[in-house]
Amino acid sequence: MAMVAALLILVVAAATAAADQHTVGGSAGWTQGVVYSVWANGETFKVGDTLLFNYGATHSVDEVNQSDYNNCNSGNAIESYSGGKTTISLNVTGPMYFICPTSGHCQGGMKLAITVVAASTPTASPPPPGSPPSTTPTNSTSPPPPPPPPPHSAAPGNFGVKNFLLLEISLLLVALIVFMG
Ligand SMILES: *[C@@H]1O[C@H](CO)[C@@H](O)[C@H](O)[C@H]1NC(C)=O
Ligand SMILES: *[C@@H]1O[C@H](CO)[C@@H](O)[C@H](O)[C@H]1NC(C)=O
Ligand SMILES: *[C@@H]1O[C@H](CO)[C@@H](O)[C@H](O)[C@H]1NC(C)=O
Ligand SMILES: [Cu+2]
Repeated sequence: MAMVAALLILVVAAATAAADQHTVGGSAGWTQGVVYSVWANGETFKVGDTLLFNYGATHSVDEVNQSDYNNCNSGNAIESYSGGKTTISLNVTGPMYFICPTSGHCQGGMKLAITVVAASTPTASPPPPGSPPSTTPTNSTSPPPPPPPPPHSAAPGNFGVKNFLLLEISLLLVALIVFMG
């Protein structure tokens, strides 16, 4: 049974999309003199990932909306964080905007805009034989509709994960049969 247990662990590990922590600005952290658009361009932000802001006492972190980001206005902050170390969970797809509310810092470039995308389904293994073609994502800029409740939902994310799990479970069953036989 050790082999089966090992396979099961493999299944669970493979089916779980890795959540990443993105340290804002890398080793420089959240400070003045970093071009955060360049840093953000090198990262893929997925739902389930986290942002980590590391900063000194002269800085803090405000989440703001797009126009307040553009205008460096911290007067309507959606959330305000301080304390030198802030972890933010990326819960939803779409843009998020952060500025440092310390006077002059945002104007000097201490501002970050990111776009959070849906967590990708695993791509390491080929699709199972006979599986339906993958659904193509729309190119619409409107947010995706909420996933409908029926079990055979066509929501791309759910479908991909379920499909992948089915493949893994059937592989496990085959392995079990071979092992027992
Ligand atoms: C940002 O928030 C301000 C204040 O609530 C509002 O006037 C403005 O329209 C908002 N902008 C966007 C792009 O949501
Ligand atoms: C994400 O969800 C968690 C759990 O519901 C919540 O505590 C957190 O405030 C959310 N983060 C954001 C940025 O909305
Ligand atoms: C989406 O793609 C279709 C076909 O490629 C194109 O005709 C349409 O203009 C695109 N729509 C948007 C919003 O980009
Ligand atoms: Cu600052």
